[in-house]
Amino acid sequence: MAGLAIAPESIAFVAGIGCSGKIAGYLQSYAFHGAHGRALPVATGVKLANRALTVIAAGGDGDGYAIGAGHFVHTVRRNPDITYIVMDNQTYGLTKGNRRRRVPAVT
Ligand SMILES: Cc1ncc(C[n+]2csc(CCOP(=O)(O)OP(=O)(O)O)c2C)c(N)n1
Repeated sequence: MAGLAIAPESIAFVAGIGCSGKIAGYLQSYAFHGAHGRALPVATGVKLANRALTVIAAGGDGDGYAIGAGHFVHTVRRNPDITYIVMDNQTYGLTKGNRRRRVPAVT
């Protein structure tokens, strides 16, 4: 954004749930950390409400292509002027999974 000279106050960044969704908290722009798989409908709404904003949605592949798959295809069909970043970290994360870890027995 700095390289493109887009001011932080003209950016609305919408993220889904997951490790990659936390990116919204690391930015200095407006940001919204919404529900799992729902970044795109929120981003579409933000853009409709204020077309002057640069609207960016981001999330994991699970957020976008699994639980959010329905919203993904409908957003493609509507083709709003937003940018969508999908980060594939090779895991369906934040499911708190290390199933091999044993809980120590209480004696
Ligand atoms: C409605 C709902 N269902 C399930 C979850 C649990 N959940 C949190 S993150 C996540 C998967 C995220 O995977 P991905 O989008 O690939 O993101 P990553 O964490 O790998 O970056 C799931 C299933 C949730 N938060 N909300």
